[in-house]
Amino acid sequence: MSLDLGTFPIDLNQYKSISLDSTVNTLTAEQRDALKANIQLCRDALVFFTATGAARGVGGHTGGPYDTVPEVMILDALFKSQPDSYIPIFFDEAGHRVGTQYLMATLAGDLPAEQLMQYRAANSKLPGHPELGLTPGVKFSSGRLGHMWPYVNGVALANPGKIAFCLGSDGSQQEGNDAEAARLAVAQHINVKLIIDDNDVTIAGNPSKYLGGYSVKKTLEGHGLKVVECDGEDIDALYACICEAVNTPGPIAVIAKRPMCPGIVGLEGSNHGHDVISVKAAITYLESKGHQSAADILKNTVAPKNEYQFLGASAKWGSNRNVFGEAMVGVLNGMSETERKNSILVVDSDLEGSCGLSQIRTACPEIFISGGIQERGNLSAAAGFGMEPGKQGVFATFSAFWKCAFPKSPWHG
Ligand SMILES: Cc1ncc(C[n+]2csc(CCOP(=O)(O)OP(=O)(O)O)c2C)c(N)n1
Repeated sequence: MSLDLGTFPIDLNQYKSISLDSTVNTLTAEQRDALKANIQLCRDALVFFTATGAARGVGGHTGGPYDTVPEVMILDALFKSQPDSYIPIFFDEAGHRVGTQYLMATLAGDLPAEQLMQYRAANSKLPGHPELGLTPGVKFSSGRLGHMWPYVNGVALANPGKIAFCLGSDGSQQEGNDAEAARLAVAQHINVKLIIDDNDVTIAGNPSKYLGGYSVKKTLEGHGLKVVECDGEDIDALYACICEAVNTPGPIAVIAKRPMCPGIVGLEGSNHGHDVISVKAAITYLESKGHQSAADILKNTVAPKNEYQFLGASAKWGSNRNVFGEAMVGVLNGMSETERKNSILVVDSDLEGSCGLSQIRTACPEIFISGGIQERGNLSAAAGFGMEPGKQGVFATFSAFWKCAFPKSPWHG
């Protein structure tokens, strides 16, 4: 099948069809070369079309989908080689990595390549997280970290004799829901295979720094899960681990260790790679890979300007979250450090920059905890701190994730 690329500047018709048999856990030179070519092609395409989001001012995510390309390429080859053995869906716990879904839908012929250049544009049907029923070729919805593995457990139970894969991340694995999913998978011997991108990066920083003691491997092993670990950038090692997962009955996790954004100058290993790549970095990357016309499209894209004149408002723009953070800091500055420590605790769930909590961390680090991506536990810790009169816990997250904190609350269904 030849894809109609329209004006998409990277030749996705170069994508190679690869046959892989999971009973053979080594790659021939030809298979390895083809996989590496597909990985490069898809990483380049992801950098380009996510960067169009940066250029148009709508943001997005580059690093997550870029990182997981090697395992997605291997899975695609397995799905196509033995279609009856697998549920051929790239279920992903980390919905922000939606670029993967759009790219694979395009390669499957479900989505025109040109449309990728509208990634995250209003009404483009390419939102920042996968929406089942909205985008052609997208096969599930995802967005709340830690909600996919439990769901995939059910998918696997509904399809006896088939193997279900779930792409995971060191961020989503912090969620309590995944602990519940792990216990169910082990107890019911569910045929689910996790492939976890362990890049030690989330939005606010590095789990190894803010969540000392957290280990994806030890956590999963503690639930009784078999875990194999490899360098995710070593294609032979990754393939061998995925074959082991396929050939091991029941649940198993493959942990793919890699730095965030391997090979992208300026972003490798950095938590800035979590968000969308900057236009400048994308141009440098694409030019270094010989994709001059893709780089030129980015150079010539102009972000739309808001031409409205707002009456009755000053020229200064603000946001509720930042006003909240600044107001909190104003109150906290009126207290002594000892007073603050005795009476206030602020617990963040990896969204400090998006909830106004980073202002508090900067001004008063002594009362701030980076609690990891685990809203339920963090909210309760803040509540417990405020149990006695005179003490106040502070917790903030997006409203969509309050549901994680109160999964059965009367207010949230
Ligand atoms: C339940 C929930 N809490 C918080 C978020 C906000 N959020 C989106 S991505 C992210 C960090 C994800 O880290 P990881 O999954 O490891 O992805 P990577 O940084 O490797 O792309 C967070 C906290 C979310 N999507 N869902």
